[in-house]
Amino acid sequence: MADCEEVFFAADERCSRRKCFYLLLCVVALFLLSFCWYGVRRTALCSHMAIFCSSQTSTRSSEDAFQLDLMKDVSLERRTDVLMMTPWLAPIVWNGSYNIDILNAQFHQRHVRIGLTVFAIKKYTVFMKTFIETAEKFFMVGHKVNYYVFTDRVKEMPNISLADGRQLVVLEVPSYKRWQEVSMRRMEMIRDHSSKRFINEVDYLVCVDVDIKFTDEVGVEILSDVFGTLHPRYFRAPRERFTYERRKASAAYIPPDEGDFYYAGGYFGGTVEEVYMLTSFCHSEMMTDKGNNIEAIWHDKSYLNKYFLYHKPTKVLSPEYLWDNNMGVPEVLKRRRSVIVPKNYNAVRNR
Ligand code: UD2
Repeated sequence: MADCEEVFFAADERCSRRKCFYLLLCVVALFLLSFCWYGVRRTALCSHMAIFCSSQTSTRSSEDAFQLDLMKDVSLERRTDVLMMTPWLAPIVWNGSYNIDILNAQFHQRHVRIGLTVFAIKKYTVFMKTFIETAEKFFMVGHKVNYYVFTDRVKEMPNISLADGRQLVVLEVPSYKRWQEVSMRRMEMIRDHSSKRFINEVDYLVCVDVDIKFTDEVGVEILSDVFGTLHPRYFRAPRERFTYERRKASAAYIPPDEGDFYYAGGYFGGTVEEVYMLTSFCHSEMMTDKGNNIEAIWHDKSYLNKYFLYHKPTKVLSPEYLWDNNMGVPEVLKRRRSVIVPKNYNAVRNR
């Protein structure tokens, strides 16, 4: 009986050893398999992102090194001198924060069409020639662009030859007596043309003042669902200095403890649908105020700032995109892509 037990236990021990051996074999096989899978995945990723991966990719030892080289390969700067992201994770577009070749490829793939809206009412037609000429040189070069010029003086429109894929559409609109009203009514007109016309002709709208000139490249890096631009005068100012509407009676009122940035009135945009919503809001709030005999302190700009407080922009343009040379040129400003043209307010606003 004892002999029998011994044989049995010996057989049992042999059996467990064999089990251990097979288990170990499985673990090793699993390890080898995952190692191969990781290698295949990484090679596939690199071939997809050929633009990011230089010939040294194979010598990289860690994921960290890969990330850092990726930044170098696409010439991105790690800027620490400016805010690059809003607290709601919208990019703030500064020079060095994007790669235009990648973006151009993406937007060309989508055959994107861009509408640039501008108003030249009454004497502001004098700004048109410089505006279009400089836009031809710097604005969305290589993309399809429609200039939508709203004017009451069709005959004063300059005759400028445009590059292929670009056209100038003159939209005759009424003028208003007060310059403030002219400026504010832009919201209503953009809203109306967005639903009637722009929605069928372009994907994005960029809405700007006419008294600016383009002085450096402005490309698809600015495009996003809805974007605003930091006002050159206030981009480094604390909230208390923002000149928001502070009268509670106005629909543009912003409480003292609210507000993220102070946005310029003369440079915003987004998809046609988003711009429709933005301009609809601003116009209807202006009309509410008008009914109550009140006009916000900085007109359309005040309503725009109210809109952006509660409908956060998905991208924010740095003051590179709208600079005022009266402010000098601070160190953080590596490029000035469009600048405000100095004007004699009395002369141009005079009827
Ligand atoms: C600021 C804003 C502007 C608007 C305005 C409201 C910036 C850079 N600009 O500029 O967008 O919010 O304040 O007070 O933040 N216009 C005409 N004919 C006129 C009057 C105005 O066409 O008789 C148009 C034109 O496109 C002009 C725009 O309205 O660029 C705004 O008027 P502005 O440039 O005189 O206003 P400004 O410089 O105070």
